[in-house]
Amino acid sequence: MSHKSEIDSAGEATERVSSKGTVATAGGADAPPVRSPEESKVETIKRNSRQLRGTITEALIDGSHKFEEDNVQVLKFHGVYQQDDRDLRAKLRKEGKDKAYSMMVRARIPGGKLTAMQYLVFDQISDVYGGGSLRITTRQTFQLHGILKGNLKSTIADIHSALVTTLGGCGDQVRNINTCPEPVDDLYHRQMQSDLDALVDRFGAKTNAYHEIWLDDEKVTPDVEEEPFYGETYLPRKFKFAIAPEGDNCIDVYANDIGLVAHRQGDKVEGYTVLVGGGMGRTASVKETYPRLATPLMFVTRAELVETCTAIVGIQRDYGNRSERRFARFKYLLDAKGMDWFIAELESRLGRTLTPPRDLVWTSSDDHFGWHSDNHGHGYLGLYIPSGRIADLPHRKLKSTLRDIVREFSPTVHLTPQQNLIFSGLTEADRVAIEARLQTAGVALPSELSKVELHAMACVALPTCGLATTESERVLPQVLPKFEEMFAEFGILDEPISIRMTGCPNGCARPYVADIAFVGRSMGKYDVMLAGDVLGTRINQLYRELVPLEELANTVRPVVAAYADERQAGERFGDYCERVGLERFR
Ligand code: SRM
Ligand code: SF4
Repeated sequence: MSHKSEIDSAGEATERVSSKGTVATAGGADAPPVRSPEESKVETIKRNSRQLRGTITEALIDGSHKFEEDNVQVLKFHGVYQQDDRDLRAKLRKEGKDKAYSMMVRARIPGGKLTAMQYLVFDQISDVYGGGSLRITTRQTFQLHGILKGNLKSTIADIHSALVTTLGGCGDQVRNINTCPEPVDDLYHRQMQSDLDALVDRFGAKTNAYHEIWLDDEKVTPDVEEEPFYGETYLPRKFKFAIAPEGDNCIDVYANDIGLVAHRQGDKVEGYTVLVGGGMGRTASVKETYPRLATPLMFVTRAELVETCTAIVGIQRDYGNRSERRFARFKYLLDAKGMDWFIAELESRLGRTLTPPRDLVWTSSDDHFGWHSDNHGHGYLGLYIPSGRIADLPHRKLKSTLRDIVREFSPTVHLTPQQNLIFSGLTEADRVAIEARLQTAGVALPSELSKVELHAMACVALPTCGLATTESERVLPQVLPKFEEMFAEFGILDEPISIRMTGCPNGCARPYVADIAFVGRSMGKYDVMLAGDVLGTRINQLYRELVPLEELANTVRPVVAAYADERQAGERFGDYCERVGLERFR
């Protein structure tokens, strides 16, 4: 197989599918690591990259407007994706020209927390290098799109000047760690923050390559062991962590490789229930791929947290599939080898038996919108940012207004896992002034928006995402009003119903836990999924396949009508779908 044929046009390494086509299914403590004899091309690239150096330094000055494939893979670890403007692809091809390449740069912002100064640096970089728009992601960080290769080094250096890194934004390592962004200043939240910091410290890549390439640091001596935990091939695949406060699932804790739920004892964190093996990604054409909710595994004290997570990630590092990337996520290892095998392996690494998990009860998944204050009039303001896109439009000057607000009021900024934004450290008077500014700029306050909108998310998709099969972020504004209208007609507009859309089945807006999801399958067509729930605790089911964009609302209409008519007291939309089953509507 040639090198080229193993890397698709999106820059995503495709998998060698073994003759069996799937990972091993045998379980048991003596089962061998789930590995085919042949390692995937990306594994070889990682191994040869000299701890993520590749030949990026040389490529930055080679005069070309794009990176070659090995560097494209290594760059992901540095938070950089090579993309091209897909709106221009056909035209350029016709003209016999190369694609319009540019870079997406993703920062790593643990828990989404930024100072006002850091926010302003991102705002400025996006104007100078990133086409004027900033994108809050579903994992509480910023992405910049459209960075030209020649501006990449300055972009990363500028981000670094604000004491933010892009190392770990992407790649086969522990990614940005999410936590509930609600800015509450009490001991419980401070302890959660300190545990998050400890995990970031534990799992952040240690290679000096980042400093050498982007910040012109001295090269380290070659015999220094740079990655004592990851080694030279890092993890088999991306690995995601999230920490939720008990009862509040705004971060979708079940969608993570490791989810942690902080149990409260008085004013402190007593410890965490650890959930394992969540993930949303699937490939429509490969039936053995699937979204999976993380399974509650064990309870740990705060003192045991880092050691336990290290052992769990270590098992994925040592046994995860390194030959078929489609099956390399932790969830497939767990399901292939079985939970009994996994528990035995974990107990043996920890040298103790696992304490059973606590019961988990969820009461909210709201994204902390609106004004919340203490008795002294100090508080925070949660704002709705449509699909996380911070840009100025002719009728809505969102970006410049947020910039002015941050400059003037110096709030702490919290990016949320539902692509929204919170300003904290405000007074009641600030709040009044800020809301007035937003309204003058044409920016709607959460109190003026429907629940449909506040619970909706869409992934980036076209024109930048190389894996998109259709639109998402750009068409969601056409879809939501139809649902608002329909829900109003049936008297359910005030029900919390989550609608999520993605441009392909990879699941970047976590569609598979939504009440209603539209998952892009081909240009203009979506699979409609129903019967998830707004609390993010259930995987939804396929209702209709390949529905055209214009038909999405009408397709769901019979179910909405039946729900309005037949629901039990307090029953939510997804729970109703689950109870009555989708068969009768199909
Ligand atoms: Fe994602 C790949 C965007 C959250 C599952 N994701 C991509 C890429 C990088 C496309 C690529 O590989 O070429 C997308 C870049 C689009 C662009 O132009 O910006 C992309 N993912 C995003 C973001 C920006 C969506 C958004 O609208 O906010 C989110 C960035 C998060 C971050 O800050 O790190 C984003 N991606 C997610 C999530 C949600 C989450 O983590 O909570 C998921 C599902 C959870 C999970 O990981 O299982 C997700 N992205 C994927 C997958 C499928 C992985 C799998 O297990 O199969 C891919 C494709 C891949 O990795 O091969 C992918
Ligand atoms: Fe791209 Fe959206 Fe698919 Fe993620 S879900 S890979 S952002 S189209």
